[in-house]
Amino acid sequence: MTASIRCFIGLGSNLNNPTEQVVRALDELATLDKCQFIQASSLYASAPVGPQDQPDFINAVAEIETELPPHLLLDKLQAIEQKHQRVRERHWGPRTLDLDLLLYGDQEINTERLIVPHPFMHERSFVLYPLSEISPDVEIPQDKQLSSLLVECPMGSLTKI
Ligand code: ROI
Repeated sequence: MTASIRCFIGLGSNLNNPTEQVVRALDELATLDKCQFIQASSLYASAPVGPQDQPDFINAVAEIETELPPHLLLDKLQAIEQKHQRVRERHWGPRTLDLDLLLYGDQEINTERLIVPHPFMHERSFVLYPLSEISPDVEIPQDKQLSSLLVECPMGSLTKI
């Protein structure tokens, strides 16, 4: 039997009914083969990081356990993004659905397609606060404790909805 790895996935949307996009994506994560859905955070509304001339985002973080190796899991996440007619018109611009593999167990992965832990997670309130809601003691490889990252990362406009 393959061991199950605990993973955290960040969800974000700011186009075409973002709340519905995120809720649907959580359902789709829950039905992934060789994955067990553990829990999801509340949904959060957040002002855009990056270009400001785009709508606010809805964000959440989900925890799953998976037997899939990381790049296969990434394929599945990208397939879900495609199902949401993902459009990405410009770098850091609006999108119908973004699924970021934040953590894959305690592994550090650095390939052309995938960097884990997610390179910006430690500075993004829309990742850190939902993550701490569901897993306050999670270890982030090569980083500070989640609790210290939170102290350095103000909630800003982030609102639980
Ligand atoms: N800003 C917020 N608030 N939430 C996101 O999910 C998000 N995703 C992105 C960029 C464009 C960087 N900004 C974001 O990819």
